[in-house]
Amino acid sequence: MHVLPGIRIRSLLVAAVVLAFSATAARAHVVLDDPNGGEVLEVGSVFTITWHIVIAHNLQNWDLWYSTTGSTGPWTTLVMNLPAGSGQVGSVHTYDWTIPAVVDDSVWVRVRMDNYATDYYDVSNAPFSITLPPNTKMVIVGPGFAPVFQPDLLEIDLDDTVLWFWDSGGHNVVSGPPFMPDGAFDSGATAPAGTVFEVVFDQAFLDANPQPDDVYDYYCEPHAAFGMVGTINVVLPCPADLSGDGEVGAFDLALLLGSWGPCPGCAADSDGDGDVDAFDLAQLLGSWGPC
Ligand SMILES: [Cu+2]
Repeated sequence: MHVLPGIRIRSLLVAAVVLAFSATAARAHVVLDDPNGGEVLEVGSVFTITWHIVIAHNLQNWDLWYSTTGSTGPWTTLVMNLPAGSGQVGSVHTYDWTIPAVVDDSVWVRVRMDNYATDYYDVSNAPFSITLPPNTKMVIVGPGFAPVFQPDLLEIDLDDTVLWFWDSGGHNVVSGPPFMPDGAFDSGATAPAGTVFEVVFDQAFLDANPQPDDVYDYYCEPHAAFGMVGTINVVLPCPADLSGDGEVGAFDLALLLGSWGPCPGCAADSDGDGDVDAFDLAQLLGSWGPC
């Protein structure tokens, strides 16, 4: 076998040029601008994913994914077949992403320029974070298509927000024992996956919707019969501080004496037995002072 040195050098050159060209082309058709690393995104908020075209192609549509594993996936579908829009070089494309209940400090987004021929991709340059908003606790609605709330019993502090996140569709959140809505909160008709419903359990909410021991039962209308029920338990730092001014004093005593007697669900009924009585008075006197 005899190969001319000139021919071998020329083929290597061609191969190198082809390789260099395809590597450049694969990177450069589409560029993901946001999120591109370092962002802190809150569950339930809306973030605008942005990308632009660097080299035009025979564009068909756009696809988006996210990964909590790495910049090479595996990928979870974010949205498929977004309309192509402008295929011009420099055109900017966006998608408003409702941040899912995926709390993770290492998340990537990938965009695909889905062409009639070769597809092109770009990925966030660095990971970003997904967190819960401050003083927020989350309940997953229908996790993995299971007709349950997760967790079904949630203890929270006064002023916390409860965020229900629909992991699957066809559910709703209605306060009260099953099929007995009490009007404290109601997410409305059954909703699709990705829906977010929030309730702030502050003093005003508790006063407007008093429940014994500040325990709030709720249910999903279509699935309550199958056990899709939940409970929010608001744990007050100091139940005897009826006025919520950070102190148990004469004002709270007056409030307690003013509602003396049968008083189901009222704030002065600290022990939740339906009566404001000597037991509640003893509890109030026992925590007299700053609280
Ligand atoms: Cu349900």
